[in-house]
Amino acid sequence: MIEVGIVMGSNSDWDVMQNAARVLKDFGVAFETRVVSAHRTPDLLFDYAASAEARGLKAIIAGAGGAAHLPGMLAAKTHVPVLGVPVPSKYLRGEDSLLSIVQMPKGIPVATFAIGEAGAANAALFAVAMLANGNPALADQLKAFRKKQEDTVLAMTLPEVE
Ligand code: RP5
Repeated sequence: MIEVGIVMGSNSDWDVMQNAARVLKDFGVAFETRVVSAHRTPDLLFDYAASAEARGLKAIIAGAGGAAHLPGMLAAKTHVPVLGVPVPSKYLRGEDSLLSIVQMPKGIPVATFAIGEAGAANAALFAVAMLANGNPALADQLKAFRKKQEDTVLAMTLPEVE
């Protein structure tokens, strides 16, 4: 059963959003990927959000660039948690996307992540952490992932000064 939806405003967002898909795949979490544009396919957006709970989605990771209203509009139509990823934009480098997503008025929350690849990967890790509540096997995978990262940093060395 698909547990996480990854949606984005355009296929041009895929370079960034594939980082979320990669994390979920590595953790063995079932997910789907869809292009859903808030302003170009508003009816699809409404249908996707309205049916999310009934379809069993536990989280929706939504990435968009520019006037990035996709995550906020999805959140308006479902109480399935929406994790927003600001995609870098052509002229404002994603600062517009970030502010559009993060500045939700009180009452309809969107969890907002960093601009770009790190945000996409972290949104997926956050979804894994949500799903790991009540799933001990997934929690163990998350702990192992953290341990591996820790070991990598502990093994880092720095060059001697000449
Ligand atoms: C947004 O407009 C998309 O999320 C994308 O980041 C941006 C540009 O879309 P395209 O013109 O590349 O389709 O809706």
